[in-house]
Amino acid sequence: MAELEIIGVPFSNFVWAVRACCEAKGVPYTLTAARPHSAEVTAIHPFGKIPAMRHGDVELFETRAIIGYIDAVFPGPKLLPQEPVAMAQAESWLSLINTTIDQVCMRQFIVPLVFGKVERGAVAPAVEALGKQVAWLEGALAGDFALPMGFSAVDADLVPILTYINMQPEGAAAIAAAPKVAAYLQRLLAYPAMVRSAPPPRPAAA
Ligand SMILES: N[C@@H](CCC(=O)N[C@@H](CS)C(=O)NCC(=O)O)C(=O)O
Repeated sequence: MAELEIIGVPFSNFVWAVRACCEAKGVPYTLTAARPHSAEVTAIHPFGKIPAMRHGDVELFETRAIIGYIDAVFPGPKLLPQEPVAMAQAESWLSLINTTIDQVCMRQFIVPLVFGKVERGAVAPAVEALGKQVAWLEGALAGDFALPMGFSAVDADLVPILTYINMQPEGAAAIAAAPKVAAYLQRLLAYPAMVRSAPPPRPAAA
């Protein structure tokens, strides 16, 4: 079978999510460390976002599609439930994470703060919104993992985002106020697939 290629830089939360899925299933892959809007990425993603994926003749964009393909095509433990109701519930989580939680936590909080170097006050609305999202997670996590099935694509998708907000004082405070989320994050950060896919530490800003 052709080798799987994941295209995108490792510190992207979505690239981390896809790589965690590969690691959880034991799927070999190569990582092509390409930035958003680079030629390697725009060759596949219409708007230059990462991750993109290539597997033989198959080229895919969008995290959800890539994760679904990997789970369906490769052997190894299933990362999405097969039973229709449980599958639909997992889809609800993935959609919520990819369209709502990522928007607030990454696009409106981490990206402006870390990459845009905006004043902290500028992200105050996102801090309020992420507090509500973490409070929702506190009641919604199934137990050791987000879903009753055990480690799933939902954990792979969620843990990178929680990791990044936990690195900022406002996000860390929201997580500290949610003991189940805090314990979940600590547990999942030690989960082998998350450890093996974790991005290298970023160099300190000059
Ligand atoms: N909906 C996309 C979002 C991917 C995404 O936003 N990736 C970020 C990096 S984590 C990116 O490429 N940002 C650059 C941009 O939006 O121009 C997915 O689920 O894969």
